[in-house]
Amino acid sequence: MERVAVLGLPMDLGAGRRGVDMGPSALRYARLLEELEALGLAVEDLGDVRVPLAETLRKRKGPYLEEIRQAALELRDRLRGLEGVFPIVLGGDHSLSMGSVSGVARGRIGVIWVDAHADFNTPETSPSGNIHGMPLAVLCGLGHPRLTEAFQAVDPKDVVLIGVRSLDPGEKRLLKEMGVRVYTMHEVDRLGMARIAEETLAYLEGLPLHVSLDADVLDPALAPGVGTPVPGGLTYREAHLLMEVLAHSGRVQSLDLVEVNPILDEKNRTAEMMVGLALSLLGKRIL
Ligand code: 4U7
Ligand code: MN
Ligand code: MN
Ligand code: MN
Repeated sequence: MERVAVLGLPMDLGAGRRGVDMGPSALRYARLLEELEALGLAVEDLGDVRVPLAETLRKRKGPYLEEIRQAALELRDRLRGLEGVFPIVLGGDHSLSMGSVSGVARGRIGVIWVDAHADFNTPETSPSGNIHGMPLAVLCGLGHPRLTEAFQAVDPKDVVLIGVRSLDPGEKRLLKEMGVRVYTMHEVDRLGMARIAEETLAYLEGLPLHVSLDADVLDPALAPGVGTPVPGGLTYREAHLLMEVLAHSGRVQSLDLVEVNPILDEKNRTAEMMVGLALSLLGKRIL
């Protein structure tokens, strides 16, 4: 029986809007653990990584950089201590993925970043200064040295972005320079998700895979509970099909579910969508 470990990181320090710190609760409340068990998996909830409440901090230069670094380091080290389990990390804002990817990487790893955004900004290119717009760049070695020294863990050529439809000018340039493979919504429309999923698996051939799933990749009509909604996102079936094809490969070894904002949600729909996608990635079949 495959073992799954669930670990929450209730942090919103990297986002511009409050509320994603409640994401882990919303995902648990949407029956993530019970439904994984119903699939026949052995599931353990490891609880939450401790993270300071925004209210207890005084804002200083480099928006909460040290607090985010510390929380992501704790996540990284917790994950490094796990073996023989499939970790699911519950966010929390996307800056936690600096810790999750660097925590699960044992050598070379392929990262599939499923997001409306590329999260490839640096302090120089970011229009907002928000750290949740930077984690993928940090993982690839670009950005604030306090972050890259701790979290650089992937070769940009081992990264595939899917569902992108909002890029800042500087990050566009960086993505091209670094040779990151990007399937924007334009390619989703033209090629279809089945082909994109197959191409992604072929491109990352031979590598263990990590999936980082940002709720805002979904169309806001399906997933209103996000801080940075962008129109024209993935449909229900496009998102599930991607998870189903990746599941079929048997190569995915870890998952982030991030950026669910219960304050902005409608009756926990967004968390429920994310739980459904996690189930598809962990092998739930229609027939
Ligand atoms: B998320 C943004 F400017 N690019 O850097 C930025 F549009 O983790 C948004 O994908 C980042 O939700 C969104 O602030 C970060 C902005
Ligand atoms: Mn993101
Ligand atoms: Mn996003
Ligand atoms: Mn967001």
